Amino acid sequence: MLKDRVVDIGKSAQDARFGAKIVDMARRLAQFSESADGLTCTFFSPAHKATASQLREWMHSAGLKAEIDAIGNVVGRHPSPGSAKALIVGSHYDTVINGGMFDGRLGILTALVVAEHLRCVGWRLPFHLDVVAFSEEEGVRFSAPYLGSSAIAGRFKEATMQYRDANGIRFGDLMGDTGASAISALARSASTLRGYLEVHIEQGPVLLQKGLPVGIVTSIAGAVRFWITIDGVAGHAGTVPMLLRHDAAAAAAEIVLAVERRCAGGATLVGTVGQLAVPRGAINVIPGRCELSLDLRAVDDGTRDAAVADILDTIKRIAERRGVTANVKEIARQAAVPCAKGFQSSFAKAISKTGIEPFYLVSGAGHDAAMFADLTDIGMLFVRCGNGGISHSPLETITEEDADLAARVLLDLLVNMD
Ligand code: HGY
Ligand code: MN
Ligand code: MN
Repeated sequence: MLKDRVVDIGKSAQDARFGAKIVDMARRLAQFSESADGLTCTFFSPAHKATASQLREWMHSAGLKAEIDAIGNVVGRHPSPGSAKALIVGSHYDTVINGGMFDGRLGILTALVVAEHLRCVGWRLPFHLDVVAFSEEEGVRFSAPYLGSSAIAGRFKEATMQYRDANGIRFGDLMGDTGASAISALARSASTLRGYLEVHIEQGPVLLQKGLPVGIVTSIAGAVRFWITIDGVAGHAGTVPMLLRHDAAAAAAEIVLAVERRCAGGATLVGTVGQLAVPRGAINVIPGRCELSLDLRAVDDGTRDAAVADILDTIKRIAERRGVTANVKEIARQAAVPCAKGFQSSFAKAISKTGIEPFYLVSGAGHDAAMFADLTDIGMLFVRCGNGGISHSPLETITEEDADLAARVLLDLLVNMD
């Protein structure tokens, strides 16, 4: 009887120690890093490849048929009999520079321990369960986010093949000659998908302040990213009078403050200049060039796009007044996306069974889930972040108890899905 079996699963899940396993594996994955101190794991670095191999090994030992695909995604399947559709449950394993060990990885490892448990108790789902570790979500190495999930979602942009990293290495060269066709062959069609689920750390303080271990994501903010190059006039720091200067860094500084002012008012509107540099700068030279990134996002595209228009106009006016040129290049654009009501209520049911009050919140961070929103139903479960909710930092942390609860909520949701 299905109900009894679900109860069986629930009981066995109590002593499965999901949380301890998840945190332990996250710690072990964090040893694969490009830096001696902290966790940096960017696209196709040796650390990135070692992480992918470790994940494939763990997927094999969990009894999944696991492969690393042409763009570095690690895909493990807990198959269902017949030609069922597939439910993808996953997240990304790349990190920002000096990032945290749970961003992305929590979602992969939660899906992994749940899939392993289903196989151990011999539970077959009415759909294939694909545990997927996406190779590149942050967009650190090539400034293009969601490369792994966009490939599987059939949204990979051919232009990405021409992108170069900070050392001038071309993405296409990394992928090899058959790269583009191998990547486009990864695309899943909507008809083969049952849905997409992602468990992710909240990366903010809301659940911590509410005293809740998990929350249900209602929508994912949409971001627009730009790369801005300011060209002024380099000069001797000692001899050029202030009024005659066309200082690229001073113009950039004014732009940063203008972004901060424009985004101060909007509830979910946020603007960030995360990278700002004077290439080949020197202490006694007026900066002739300054390069900066710009990330603007909001939970609704209208609010965000109004801010984009205002800020681009402000940049133009600052450049004219200062006699510098500003080249603004849009490098990524992702619309805000809603999470499917069906999955939101399924998560709410599973959470309520644990005695926790279902709580709904938006995601200011972008996630791989956004790549699948046009293709199939998406659902996301947030897990409380410790240390004041900090993320994209070595201080990022969760508790084993919260990870355990998230895994049991996911398990309950899966076994009750038709
Ligand atoms: O930038 C983001 O929102 C995500 O962490 N990639
Ligand atoms: Mn991140
Ligand atoms: Mn993430």
